[in-house]
Amino acid sequence: MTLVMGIVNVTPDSFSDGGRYADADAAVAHALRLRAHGADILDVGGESTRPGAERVDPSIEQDRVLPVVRALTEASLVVSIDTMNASTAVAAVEAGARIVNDVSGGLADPGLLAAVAATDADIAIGHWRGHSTDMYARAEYGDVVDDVIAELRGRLEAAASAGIAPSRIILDPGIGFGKKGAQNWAVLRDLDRLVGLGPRVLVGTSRKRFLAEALADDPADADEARRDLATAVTSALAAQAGVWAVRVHDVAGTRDALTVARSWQEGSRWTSSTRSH
Ligand code: PMM
Repeated sequence: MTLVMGIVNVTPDSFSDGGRYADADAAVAHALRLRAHGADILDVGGESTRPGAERVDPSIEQDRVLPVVRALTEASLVVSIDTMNASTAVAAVEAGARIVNDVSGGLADPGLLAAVAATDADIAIGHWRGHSTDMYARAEYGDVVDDVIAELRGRLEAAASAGIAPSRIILDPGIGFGKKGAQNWAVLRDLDRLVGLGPRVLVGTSRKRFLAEALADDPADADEARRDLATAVTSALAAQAGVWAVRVHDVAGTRDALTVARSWQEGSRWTSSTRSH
């Protein structure tokens, strides 16, 4: 069964009232809700990677995420840390995170792969071509699927030479990162090719702009509820393509979509006794 990774963004704009401790408490409460909705992994991040987002100093990032990682680990939840910084990755693993989720695949911080190699954490390696401020400027491809696969193979080799065993690696096509609308759909259509490479595959489509562009002439017309429904559909289709996990905001909706898709595949209701939750 495809796993669900619930998104826990600990950035000042992600929860209403600001203030570091208020943010941490709200993030922990949010994560526990996602767990109750069926999240298998909680992905904690303290730096936004949205198009145009500013970089955050690693010490500020750590102030935001470490209390949350600690609290969730103490509550026996499986935590991944969404970071591009080696120092944050190591500190979060020390605080209990089991997966380092680097959307840049080790490119943003040249020390990250070696730092993760020295821990026992797994690593999710994203396809990435540059920071959010100018990522669409790099969305030039020959064949987008061939290029994404070739570049991810390169990152796999970099991770292996840094000393990370293949069994610890998870590949992510980096939907929305350095890719415009149709390029994302091309990658998703051929997701089975990425799955065929061997390592586990993680996919994050949640609420992303390309979904809104597919739903409405003006993406602003596709509100959060419509984007969440679209995410549940893309996540179910990704599960059919054999991915290991999907990264989503709306865990409840995607969990239902995955259960329905699984029932279809099994030819019977995928009941609570056979589900993992
Ligand atoms: N997307 C975002 C952040 N982290 N991590 C992985 N592994 N894959 C993704 O596609 C991904 C990610 C950006 O989305 P958000 O700002 O809505 O969290």
